[in-house]
Amino acid sequence: MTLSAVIFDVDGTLAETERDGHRVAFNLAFKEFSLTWQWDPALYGQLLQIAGGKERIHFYLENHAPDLLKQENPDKWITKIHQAKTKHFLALLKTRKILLRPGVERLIDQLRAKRIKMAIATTTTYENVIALLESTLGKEAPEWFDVIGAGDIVLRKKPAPDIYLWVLQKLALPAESCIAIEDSENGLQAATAAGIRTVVTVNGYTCQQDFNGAAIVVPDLENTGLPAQTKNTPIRNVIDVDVLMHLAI
Ligand code: XBP
Ligand code: MG
Repeated sequence: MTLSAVIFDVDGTLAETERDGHRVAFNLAFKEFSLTWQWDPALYGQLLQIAGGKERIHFYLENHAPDLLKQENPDKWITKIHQAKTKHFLALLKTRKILLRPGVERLIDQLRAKRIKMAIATTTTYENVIALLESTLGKEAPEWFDVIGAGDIVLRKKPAPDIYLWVLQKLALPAESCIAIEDSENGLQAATAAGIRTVVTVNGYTCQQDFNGAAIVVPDLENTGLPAQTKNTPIRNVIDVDVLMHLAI
């Protein structure tokens, strides 16, 4: 089937937002709430197995401070901490610019030139997506995406397929005509469970994960690590529109 749309994950895929962005913002929020928790880079790597900031805080409490979950309405309290975290993340994006990963801007330009639709399917909060797109690609960049699926718009976060199914429905396209670009096992599972073939661009936090079922796994979009022809892709050392079209067949 011809390639109609490319659906991008955000965190870890468009940019390395986790270690120096989200993690730092969580810690600032904890401080604001007079909590002594510090998520260091290694611990944060473990916590990333749980997608979604509120869900991640809940998971941390289950394992490190279960008594705090016994208070009345712990989720309301977690939501407040998470709102502070979002505020800090948005402020961080203004002060320390987080760059796009290699090849992301080039691929986005190519997709726009070929009029192939683009969408976002992410677990993170909607405002974070808009702020990242604007700070890296310019004020008008969010409009380049036909659909932006983010945060709590669906009940179950990745690895559940819900956010991808929601985006497919909004795009009004069959899964087979789309390619997803993801960086994590949770993301790959979500996209493939929705029937979408997936390119995985690994990063420091995800490189040891299980990517069985991916269409292709690469270090980043600018470097496939493939100097020669492989069974499923044409000769290319970058992930470009031709490679994605080929993978969609
Ligand atoms: C991203 C996430 C998010 C971010 C934080 O996962 O899991 O939780 O870490 O964002 P994926 P929020 O890249 O698989 O979508 O705090 O806004 O949830
Ligand atoms: Mg991701």
